[in-house]
Amino acid sequence: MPISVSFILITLIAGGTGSVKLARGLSKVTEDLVVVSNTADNIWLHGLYICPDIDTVVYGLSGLLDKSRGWGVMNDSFVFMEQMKRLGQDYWFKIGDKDLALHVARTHFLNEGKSLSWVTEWIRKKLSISTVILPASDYHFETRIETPVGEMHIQEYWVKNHAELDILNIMYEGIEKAVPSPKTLHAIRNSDMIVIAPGNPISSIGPVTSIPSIRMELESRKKKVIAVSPLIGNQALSGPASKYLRAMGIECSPVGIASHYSNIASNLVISESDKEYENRILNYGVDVYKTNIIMENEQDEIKLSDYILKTFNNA
Ligand code: FO1
Repeated sequence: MPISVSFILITLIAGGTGSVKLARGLSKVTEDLVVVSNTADNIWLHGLYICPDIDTVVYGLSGLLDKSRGWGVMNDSFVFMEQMKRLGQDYWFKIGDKDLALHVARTHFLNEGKSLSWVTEWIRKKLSISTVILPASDYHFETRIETPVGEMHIQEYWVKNHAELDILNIMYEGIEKAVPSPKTLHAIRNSDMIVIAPGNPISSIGPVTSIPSIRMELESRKKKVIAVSPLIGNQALSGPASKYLRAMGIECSPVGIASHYSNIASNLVISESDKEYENRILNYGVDVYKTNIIMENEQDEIKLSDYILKTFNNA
């Protein structure tokens, strides 16, 4: 049985597919959850502003997510995409017909001058999601990957080129202008716990924690910050984390995760099968907690969330 500790305010720093399971679990064990979502994989396509990580959280928390893909709406159709293909338009990024409605509505409001935070709140209310979802920033900045054949947006690297090209560098272009919304900073400043989801440290979490004012806030509150490892041994729980970590010269193991987060997190939750890394993680001044971090179903999501609440409440 999950415990309910509604007086504890938790901020979850999240990306997309790798993070949504913990967002879902935490939303079931506490009412006071704020999810700060990565925005650096946002992309303009077909005149529409698409926010994949925000939308994965939105669909995950509203029960609409296609869980097998980890993105988009379940039981969606792709008639729009087929027609775009017929018209000779780009069709490498598969926008489902139901998903399309969200991008059209969002872009309409942005064109009217509304902020991304405003639109995200509007979506949340329309889809009856109780958890607050905040974009890391209302200002566009993007993760770009430098490869031997040129530099490209992360979606072009991951989806169009299937992450096959070598990586020379990964940059967050425009991050210096990426001011977080006041609500985001307020949530981090006032949370009893700040949880870093087991998302990709470079492409999902890194853009959020590299925003200068967010980073400063996390550094000053790092005792309250709990990161959940996105790796078991040297294997990523999902997506291309190992490739991105190696490209950035970070050891692909829970020790690499600890070293990468050591300035902003004093606590790391790792798999119980990763005991061997414990002493090396402690050397970075990061406390280690071991449990099952694989979330294959709703019960796993709630169990890990409960574990985090019980372990770090009063810490
Ligand atoms: N991921 C894919 O691998 N292929 C797609 O065609 C694709 C389309 C897509 C459409 C909307 C959306 O919200 C997400 C989508 N994703 C797709 C997922 C997305 O590329 C990544 O999961 C995240 O950007 C990772 O941060």
